[in-house]
Amino acid sequence: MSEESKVSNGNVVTNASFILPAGNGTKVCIGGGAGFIGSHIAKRLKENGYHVTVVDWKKNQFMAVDEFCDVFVHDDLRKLEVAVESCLGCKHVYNLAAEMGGMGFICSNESVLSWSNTAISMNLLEAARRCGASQFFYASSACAYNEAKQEDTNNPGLKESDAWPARPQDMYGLEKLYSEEMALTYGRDFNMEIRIARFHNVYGPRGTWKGGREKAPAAFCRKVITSTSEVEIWGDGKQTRSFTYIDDCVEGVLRLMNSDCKDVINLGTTEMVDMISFVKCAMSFENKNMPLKYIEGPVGVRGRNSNNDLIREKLGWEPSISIVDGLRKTYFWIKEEVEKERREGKITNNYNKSEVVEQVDDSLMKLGNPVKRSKLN
Ligand code: NAD
Ligand code: GDC
Repeated sequence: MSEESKVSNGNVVTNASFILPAGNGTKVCIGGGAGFIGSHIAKRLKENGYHVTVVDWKKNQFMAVDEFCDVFVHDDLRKLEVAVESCLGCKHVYNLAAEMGGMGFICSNESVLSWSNTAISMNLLEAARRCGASQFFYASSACAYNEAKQEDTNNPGLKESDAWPARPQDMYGLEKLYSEEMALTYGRDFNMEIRIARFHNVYGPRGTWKGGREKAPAAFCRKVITSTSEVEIWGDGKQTRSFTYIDDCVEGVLRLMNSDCKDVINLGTTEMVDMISFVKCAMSFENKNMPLKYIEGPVGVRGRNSNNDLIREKLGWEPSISIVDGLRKTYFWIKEEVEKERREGKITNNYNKSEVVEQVDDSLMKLGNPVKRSKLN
């Protein structure tokens, strides 16, 4: 096996090389494929000769449809018939669809996201089974881990087994854990290979960067770009996380799908930082040096990091793109987006603050209208 080496966190990571097998027209379906991670995966698969169906209720803001898929089903995956129609003839099904966001979204939208995400997960899994897909990928999250293992800023790295016994901090994490188990059960009961990765805070160009759903990497870049005197941070800034650059995430998902790994694995780096250092990294790209202002906000767990023993053992690979390299690309991409909006005359003077998204039930109310029966029934 040939190998490639990269430097991450001062350590040399030796990764086995991988070439994505040519698609030769193999049909794949990507739920949530117009979203951040889904669209990057869809684009890579399409470029490699796969016939890609994307199903998403929103359009991609940054790419024309034919750049990342062959068929775009613009519909709601909480309807089983939409999932089944989209999976017809597909050999591989990827579930990257979810009501998703950073701390400013998942804490304040628990009921709606648990209903919707559970429905999406059930439907795509059942659709994949009915349509005879041989492989199914589920995008889980580090949020699935037990909160008791994340109370210290010096998190030694969450091992996959730390998810059980279960006590995720919120419903988003619990729904991820339930959907993992449902997928694993389908894998045991039916003829379908299941692959599951727990993503650790994925960031990069074309990710959500405003509106309240953005995660810390994009929020910090946007705030540094648009602040003039100080930069706001939720909490005391000592909370720690590890982050994953989008290219590593896509690579990991495709390596996993082309492996025989049946275990749920972490997909994240082991380069853990506190939020003070992280925002200072964002400031360094343009030599900014503003004081930080610590304000109240949704802070999530105290410390989170990935343990990569299992992914190294199973895939001979682990994410290795450093924070400074990944965040620099993200920072200048967001800067360009802000400048584009300014040229278009849009209001950007509130971008130095982050919002918390209020829960609304409008998407739920679109489903389940009473059935009109004829009088004879
Ligand atoms: P994203 O919000 O950019 O993409 C999710 C996509 O799902 C969106 O395009 C959205 O429109 C679509 N979607 C939501 N509800 C739908 C519905 N009812 N019908 C059809 N489409 C629907 O988020 P992302 O960052 O690309 O995340 C992809 C997956 O990875 C999600 O399952 C998410 O929970 C998981 N994940 C992401 C991260 C991260 O840091 N980005 C971390 C852990 C897990
Ligand atoms: O939102 P997030 O990136 O999610 O926040 C990381 C830390 O940064 C939190 O402690 C948060 O309070 C802090 N923070 C400070 N200021 C800000 O302006 C801000 N915006 C944001 N968003 N955060 C700020 C995430 C989930 C995801 C996903 C990943 C998996 O949790 O939100 O849905 O599943 O985890 O790793 P985070 O890392 O807590």
